[in-house]
Amino acid sequence: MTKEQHLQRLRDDPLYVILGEALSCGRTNVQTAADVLAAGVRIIQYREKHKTWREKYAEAKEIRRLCRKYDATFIMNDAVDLAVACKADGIHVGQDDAPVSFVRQWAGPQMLIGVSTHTEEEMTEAVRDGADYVGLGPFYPTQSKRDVHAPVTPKVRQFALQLSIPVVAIGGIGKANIGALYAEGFRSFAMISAVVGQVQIAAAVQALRQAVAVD
Ligand code: 3NM
Repeated sequence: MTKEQHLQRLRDDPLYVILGEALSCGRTNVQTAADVLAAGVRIIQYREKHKTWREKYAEAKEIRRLCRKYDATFIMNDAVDLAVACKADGIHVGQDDAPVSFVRQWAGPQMLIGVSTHTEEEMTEAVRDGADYVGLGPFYPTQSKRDVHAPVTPKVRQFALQLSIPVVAIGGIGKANIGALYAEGFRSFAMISAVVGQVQIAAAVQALRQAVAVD
């Protein structure tokens, strides 16, 4: 798939699932990825804070292979070197990680670059620096990330809906609130606990898809 096709998927497919073994009900990241893909999710981010580079590389390569099988989009969190090493489709960086200009140089023109943002200024900067999409959050309180910001204000949400690049909403999103966010205008939702933290992943994914189904 081309970068444009991956970007189009970010606009069309509402579910963006982030892996994290500590939150995965005892499953390994590879098992979770297999379940998530089998459940029909086509955008997966590998986010692992507690493993060595080699452990992450080995897992990411395996998950990347699974993603290829399903024609799914594979995004690496934080580490540009890992993204390049395992030929990820995208790299997602935070405000404290390498700036977009460096990431672009290392990762090349074809890799999707996503940036975590929390304010209007950060979104504006991400667009200016050439990010392909932004993550915006948290929308709701979350237990899945340490040192999380205060939830985004209505003004920031409004600003995000006017952005020229895709906005992926994140933070405390699940089947109880995803429909309201969709109605507000958001089209892409990144989730950890609402998917990988569920025992029945397929049922969780189905419920989320139903909650944003427009008929
Ligand atoms: N980033 P859950 S919130 C990884 O606000 C992450 O930038 C956030 O996990 C941000 O879906 C978050 O379980 C955690 O709430 C999302």
